[in-house]
Amino acid sequence: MAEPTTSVGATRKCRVNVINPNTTASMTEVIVGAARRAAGPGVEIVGRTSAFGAASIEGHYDEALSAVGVLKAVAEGEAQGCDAHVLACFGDPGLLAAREIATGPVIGIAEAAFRAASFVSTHFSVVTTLTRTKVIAEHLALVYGAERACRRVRAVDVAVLELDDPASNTRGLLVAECRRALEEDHVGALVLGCAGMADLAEDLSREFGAPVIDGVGAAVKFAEALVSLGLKTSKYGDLAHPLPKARTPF
Ligand code: 2AL
Repeated sequence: MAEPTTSVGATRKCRVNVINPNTTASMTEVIVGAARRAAGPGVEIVGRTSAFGAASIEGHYDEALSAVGVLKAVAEGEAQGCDAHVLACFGDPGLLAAREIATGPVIGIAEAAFRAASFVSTHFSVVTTLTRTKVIAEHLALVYGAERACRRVRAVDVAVLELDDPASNTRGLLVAECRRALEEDHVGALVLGCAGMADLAEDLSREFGAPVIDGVGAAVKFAEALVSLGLKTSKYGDLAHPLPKARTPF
């Protein structure tokens, strides 16, 4: 059987399982759009909406629930022959557990965005959705060793599922908060703190003439790069496959 292709004449080099950890299919469309715009020739994007958890992830409880759905979605991607996985929620829910069950690289969009921002600027600020979710990004900055580079986490106080509602004025609020970040935080780059903002990054980068980073695109590019380098998730140490034992099935 011929290899699946993503564009005429381009043999598939890599298949990336792009998971929306919340259960809202319309948000998966935004995520997959951003993933496909970022993907290079021969990179096939398989979009997947979590079948378990919360409609939007806006706190620790939602995150804990969504981790189970993420693991199921990673297992499905593995069974489908995906070479890498992207967790497209800014809390990177279930990331380390997902790495235990995956063969290829698993990239969370928060980690990808922090690393990308660090390549193009010395300091960055994050602009996320609700004030109550700021602590999640602040905690991840610590976990990923980005606490010095990440100057501040800001919020526009728009709920995840209202981001695409014109009545929320998401773009206007993001422009205002990004401007405040550039002026007050003395940063060179901005990171958008929600997968549902992925389609706004290019436009905001143009608006400010400064890098505005969407973690979905960054994660797809890192996944692509790692696969092309032949790098897989290490099975030595803590990311080895889970020990065999009785477990409640998903
Ligand atoms: C997110 C995200 O990326 N997806 C979701 O449901 N919640 N993050 C956030 N800060 O609200």
